[in-house]
This record gives sequence, C-alpha cells and structure tokens, in this order.
Amino acid sequence: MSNENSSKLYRQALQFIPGGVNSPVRAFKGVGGNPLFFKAGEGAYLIDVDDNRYVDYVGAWGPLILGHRHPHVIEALAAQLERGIAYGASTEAEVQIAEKICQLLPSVERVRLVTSGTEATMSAIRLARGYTRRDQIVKFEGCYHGHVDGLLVKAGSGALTLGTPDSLGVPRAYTELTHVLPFNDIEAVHQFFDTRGDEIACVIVEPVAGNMNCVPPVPGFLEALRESCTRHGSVLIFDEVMTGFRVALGGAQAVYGVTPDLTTLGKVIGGGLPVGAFGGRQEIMELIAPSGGVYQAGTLSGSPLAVAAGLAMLELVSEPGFYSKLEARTQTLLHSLGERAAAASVPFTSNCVGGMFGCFFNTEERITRFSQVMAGNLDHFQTFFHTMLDNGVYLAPSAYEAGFISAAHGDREIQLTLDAAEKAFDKIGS
Ligand code: KE4
Repeated sequence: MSNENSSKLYRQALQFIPGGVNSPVRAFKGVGGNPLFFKAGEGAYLIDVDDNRYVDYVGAWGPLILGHRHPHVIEALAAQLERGIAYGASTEAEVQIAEKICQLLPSVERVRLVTSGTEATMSAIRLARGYTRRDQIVKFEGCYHGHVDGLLVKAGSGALTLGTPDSLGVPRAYTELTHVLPFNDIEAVHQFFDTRGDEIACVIVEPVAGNMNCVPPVPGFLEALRESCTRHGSVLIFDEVMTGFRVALGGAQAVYGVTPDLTTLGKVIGGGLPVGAFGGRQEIMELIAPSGGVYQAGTLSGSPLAVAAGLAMLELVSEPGFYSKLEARTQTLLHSLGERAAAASVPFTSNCVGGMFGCFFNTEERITRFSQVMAGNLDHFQTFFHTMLDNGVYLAPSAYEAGFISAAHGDREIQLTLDAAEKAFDKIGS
C-alpha cells in the first residue's frame, strides 16, 4: 500500500497545524508511523488520498452508526441546504429532535443542544454546580469527557494515548475540585461518599467507558453511583456522548436500568455533523439560561444541518431490531477474532456493548479495570493495528479507544476483517 500522498500532506500539515492534525488521537502517536489522510467514505469503507480502501471501525469516533454517507442522511442534508445553512435563530427541526430525544430517553425531560461533546459536559458540570451550589466533582480514571479544564484529570482517549492524562494549562485550583476514583470500584465509591458525599456537586461517568478502550460497568457499579448521589444530594451525570444511541436506542441508561439526573449526548444525534446536547430532570434543566441563572450559549447550537442529519439518523436507528442486529454482528466479529487469536496462541480478549467494542492484548479473561487496560501488550496491539491497516482494515490508532461497527458492515466486511486478523495474529504469534 502506497502512503505517498498521505505522507506529503502530513509534511505540509505540520507547517500550519500543531502536530499536523486537528485532534491529537488522529496523529498515530499511539501506534507509530504517520497519520493517514482520507478523501471519502462509502458505507463501511474509508478511502485515503492514495486510493487505499479500508473497512472503517472508527466511524468518525462513533457518529456514523449507519456507515458513511447513508442516502437517508444525505437526502436530509441536501433538503436542508436548499433552505439554508444557519439562521442563529430557532427552527421547527430543533423542537422535533428535542422531542425525539425526550421520548427515547425518559430521564431527559428538557434538553439543550450545543456543538460538541465537550460543550455538553462542560455545561452539565456548570449546571450541576449551579443546582447544588457545591463546587467539588467526581470523575473516574481513564474516562474522557472532552477537553474541559476541570475534567482533564487522569483523562482517557487522546490524553491517555499521548501519556498526558493531566494537561498543562489547567490551573491547580480547577483540578483540586476534581476527585478521581477508580472506574468499577464500588468500595471506593462508598468510602469516598461516606466521607465527602455532602460536598459533591456531581459525579460524571461514562456508563460504558469508551476512552480507555471499551470497559463496561461491573454489576452494581452504576447502581452504587445512583444510590450515593441520591443519598448525598449530588447530581449523577451519565456522559453518553459515545454510548447514546450507540449501545441501545435508550442509551446505556436503558441497558443497565440506572437513571441519571443529567445525560450528555453527541456524535450519533448529529449524524456526523458538529453536535452535542445535555438534558435531564426538568427542575435541574430549568436553571439553564434564559429560564434560570446558569449561563450557557452557542452561536451554532441546534445547527439546522446537524439537526437534519441527526433526525434522519434517529429515524433509522429507531427501526425495530436495529440494535439487536448491530450487537449480534459485533459479537460475531469478536468471537471469530478470539478464535483466530487462540489459533495463533496470542493472548487476546474483548468487550462489547451494542455497536461498540474493545480488543485487548491481555491474558485476563475479562477487562473491567483501568489497571488491566494499562497492562495490555502495546507491542502486540501496534503490530495488530499496522497489519490490519496493511490488509485494508482501519482501527482506532490507539490502544485506549473503542471500536465502532455500523449497519453498513455486512458479511463481506466482517470476512475481510477476519482474513486480515488471521495474518495479524500469525505475525504476532510468530
Ligand atoms: P467532543 O468535544 O470531541 O465532540 O466530545 C468529547 C467527548 C465527551 N464524552 C465522551 C464520552 C467522548 O467519547 C468524547 C469524545 N470522544 C473522542 C473519542 N474517544 C473524540 C475523538 C477525538 O478526541 O478526536
């Protein structure tokens, strides 16, 4: 595979863009080599600037659950383009998508659209602090909630990939207000809340961690957060930017039957266009300006294009059986990958929830803790990543990201992936 044009563009990009990329995880620092530049997407495939085709398991980091350029989404965007791009004023479609989100997520009684997941989590934290009149917050090690100053503490995703879970430029005064607990550690939650619970404005958690690879909650973990927050008057925020409409129609809160006070969303609800949202209990959300004293605003909030794409996407994912089919396909892929790893005597395990998954080059049967993720064999992962890439499969260029399957990934794409994986496991095992 030639990467000549990608390499040329990367050299050019480095002259104008920090690190040559507009988001750190794209830089391939977690896997070695130079980043690829892409020029098109078609269904389950990405095409790079050297005309190499790849089965795509990044899907723009989750939004493209229908695959690239689904006709229904393209049609909705084209129709909106005939009417305008942005108005800076309210539209009917914003009411429609707000109603749809409230219908699909019963815990969300009011919702505000913003333009990124970071904006959503930043606003939800401010709202929880305004509602409780408390400043201290709790997050979990390895979870990533966007590049919000106070949340860049032991963060996952690109921060973890680059080995900078605690960013420069974040005042100590901010991080002193952020308490970090181990993900899936029920005892640690109880111990912390028994002593500090009444000081805590909110707990923010990825109900399925997708930024330290894919780590589902252990039984009782989310329930412990719910019970602790209720007992101490803290706001429970489920950051469902990634899991929302990815793991189930009702999000992770429907899968695990735990109701948060606030939910943040993004990715799928914008169909691949810039979007975010936060919503939850009416009595909390009413505190958001202009109905209350917690300020939040955005020039392109409720973008007519993002909303058009999001509505089209939500319409299709609402069809009966969409998620069960997606999860069955994910499970087939992972089971078959495990068989090939075993055949090559490569220590391998995986997690999956709905249409998101994680592959780990570990010996443990089940990965439930950040420490286990960090104990993975990075060399094996990097060999796997590059061999898959050389054989036409594009995975997240980091051992700390989840993988995403779409409705466009059919038998042919799964078989191509497994054929590539057989070569990758043989290479690792040799
Ligand atoms: P954005 O600000 O990047 O739209 O969303 C931030 C965010 C918030 N919450 C969760 C659970 C998220 O996963 C994200 C962003 N996800 C990463 C992928 N792991 C975005 C990819 C990137 O940073 O380039």
